[in-house]
Amino acid sequence: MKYQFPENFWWGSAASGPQTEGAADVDGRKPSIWDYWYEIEPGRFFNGVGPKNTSNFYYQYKEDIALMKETGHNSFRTSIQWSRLIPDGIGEVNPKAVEFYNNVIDEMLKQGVEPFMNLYHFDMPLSMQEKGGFESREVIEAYVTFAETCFKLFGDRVKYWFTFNEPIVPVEAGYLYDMHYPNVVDFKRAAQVAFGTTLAHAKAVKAYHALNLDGKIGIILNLTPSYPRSQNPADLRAAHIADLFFNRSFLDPVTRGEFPSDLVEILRERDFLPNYEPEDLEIIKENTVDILGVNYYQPRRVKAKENMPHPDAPFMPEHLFDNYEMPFRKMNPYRGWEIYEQAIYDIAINLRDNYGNIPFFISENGMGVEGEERYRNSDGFIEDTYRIEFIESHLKWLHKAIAEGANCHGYHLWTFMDCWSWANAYKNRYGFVEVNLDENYKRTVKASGKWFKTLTSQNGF
Ligand code: BGP
Repeated sequence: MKYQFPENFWWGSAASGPQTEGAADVDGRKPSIWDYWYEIEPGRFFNGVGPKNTSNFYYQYKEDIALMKETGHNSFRTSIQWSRLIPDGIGEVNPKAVEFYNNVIDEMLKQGVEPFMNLYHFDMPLSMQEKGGFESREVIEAYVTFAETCFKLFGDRVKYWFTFNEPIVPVEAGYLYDMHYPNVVDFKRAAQVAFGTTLAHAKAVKAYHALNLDGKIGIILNLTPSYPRSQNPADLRAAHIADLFFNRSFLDPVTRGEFPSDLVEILRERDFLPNYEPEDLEIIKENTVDILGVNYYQPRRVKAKENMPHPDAPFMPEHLFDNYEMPFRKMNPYRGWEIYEQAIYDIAINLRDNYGNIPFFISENGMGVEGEERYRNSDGFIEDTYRIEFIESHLKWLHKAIAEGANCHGYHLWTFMDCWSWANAYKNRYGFVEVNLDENYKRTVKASGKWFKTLTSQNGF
């Protein structure tokens, strides 16, 4: 075997509650912003498919966890839906939700699949959005109470906790680029939401550590390295600025306890600094993470700005750099994302050299493909060799980083089984396991799922 991974490496996949559970208005759950947005603007979702039923995990979790075992998982991440556990955001805990999450956790442990639990995957309860989402102190406190409730209910068995998945996504998609509800386009408000999320995160970390449970807590960040077009100082500066906005805005405060000073300067000059109390900065400083989850899909390529933005256009990070399309880049045409495997190595080395070699794992990586049914073979399963190649080529670079001292503890694919993906709904499929929506959510393991079993049983390839 050429690529052997460290002992006890976490092999598995990731998903989230809102994208897989379905049962949106069952057993006391109340709407999140996704249910509401779909109700008022169904046309914003691919093929008009909303979040109500997603992949039926609420009813099929036993079968699904058995398939995790069958495909060689030793770990799996999902999330607890705030809108299921505390349906009004604040107040009563829903006993049906406690029962469901207990069942899932216990079943995973029974099958030898370590549960990794995330607390927020873009799914703000509607009642909390109405109070201002993470612009509101009340909502920040409600989130911390929700997190603490989860630690107390499930922390005896769940040893790996994550406060947020890709916290920058609701900021940029919901408050800058009109991709998610509430479809606000306002940089100052985006900055306030980013700050509020960071504070909610730090307070949840503090609450977890105060309980002295035997486990670790972290956050999951989507890190997209910024590669400059050239070594021209203007291109280098542009890449540095993109890195500040999209990576270091969260990476620095959660690991080092401080926002990058040059990012603060960019915001101060434009009067975009969020409101905060001096003690907020203390809380962020003192409550850094034990572990980091890294989601990596695509690199960002950047060049110096070519034209002045229109003076009336609302401020965007792209007013300070241009995105750059490298000629002959390798693309995933379905998702429109560049495939650049070396970035996974560059991220790992950056964490090693500039972030104290913090323990991390790849918490999402994967390839979304449209129309996968065309790859079904005569045995009735999808022959997704492109996915196997995608994973292998990323793992080679990850292996190299580990050999050079990067502190990486695992690799989770996005995702276990095909799931609903926000505005893209079921357009691109990412799973080891096919979910057939026309045949009552029938699950069929793809070639990649079978291959993963072999990979994980050998701990390498
Ligand atoms: C990540 C999210 C996941 C999932 C994935 C694929 O950013 O954490 O929730 O959605 O991207 O997304 P898409 O279907 O848009 O390609």
